[in-house]
Amino acid sequence: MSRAELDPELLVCQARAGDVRARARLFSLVENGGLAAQNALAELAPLANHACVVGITGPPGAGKSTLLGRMAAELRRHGQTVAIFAIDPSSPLTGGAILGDRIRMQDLHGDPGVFVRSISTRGAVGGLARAVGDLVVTADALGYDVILVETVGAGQDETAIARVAPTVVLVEVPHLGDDVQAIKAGILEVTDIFVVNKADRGDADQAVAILRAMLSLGQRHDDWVPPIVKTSATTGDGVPRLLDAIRDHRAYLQREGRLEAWHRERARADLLAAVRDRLFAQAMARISSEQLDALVDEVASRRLDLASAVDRLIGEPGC
Ligand SMILES: Nc1nc2c(ncn2[C@@H]2O[C@H](COP(=O)(O)OP(=O)(O)O)[C@@H](O)[C@H]2O)c(=O)[nH]1
Ligand SMILES: [Mg+2]
Repeated sequence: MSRAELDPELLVCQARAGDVRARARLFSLVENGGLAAQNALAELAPLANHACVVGITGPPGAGKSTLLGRMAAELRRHGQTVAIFAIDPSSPLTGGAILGDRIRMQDLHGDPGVFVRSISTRGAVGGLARAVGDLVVTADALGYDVILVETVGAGQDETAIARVAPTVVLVEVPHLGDDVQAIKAGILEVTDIFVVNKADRGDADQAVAILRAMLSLGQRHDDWVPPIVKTSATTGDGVPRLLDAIRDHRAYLQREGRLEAWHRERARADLLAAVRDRLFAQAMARISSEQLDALVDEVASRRLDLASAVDRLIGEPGC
């Protein structure tokens, strides 16, 4: 372990000064979690909350990664720096190339103004949003102007992306057909911008019409009218319009005080989740696996009720 890793303050300093290797190390340290990550985040958190954070979701193969590469290239042309995190389901079923390949294809690799990292979801379904949230805070604190987070909208909790990004983009493709059934109400409600990608392949207008009809049935919790943007990620068509839509949505959130409210809501949820985690860890640290097994036996055989078993684990309320 290098001195910088033992001294997160130094690592944060180097990373903020633009040291590309320090940045990569810092992201890894935060991704790995634990005490070192906590120390680094304590340094980073006060520097964050400036970046434009966007979640991109949709079915595997819709062209999300290709689109992200295009968006990053366009943002770079306008002098903006970009961090991209792709939550990689590590499944051979997705068929898409890994994000890094797509980005490399677009000549962004090696540009210090773009940071790209794939995050494996293996064994991390529950804590995923938090791990990604920490990476987003890190990128934000390091001064990246735009942070793009790609998730596959086929997971157990499709709407988790809305807990990471205040602006959510759903990418679909023409010929929705039966796939329409797969677009669940939950994801429709949290989507702020719809994209019909692969517009070069034909009938994108039909998909737009179907999405519009679905949208008219849904109930939003705000008065934002989600635009539907046609893109071709392979040619770049429609990408500037998509970026305009993202800017419009962010301006709407800011104007209405909703961005602040979103951050407060996130802070509350994160705080409560962290308290739960820590109390759980404390309770588990106080009991051996044999003791836990014995307690489980008692509950299973109904010799002990659940609440009394919990009392034994963490003490009675008020004690
Ligand atoms: N024709 C066409 N193909 C595209 C477009 N966008 C992506 N693709 C292709 O679709 C496949 C899946 O793309 P990828 O970006 O990996 O999709 P992801 O799984 O949603 O990230 C790749 O072969 C891309 O080259 C597009 O706009 N038009
Ligand atoms: Mg992808």
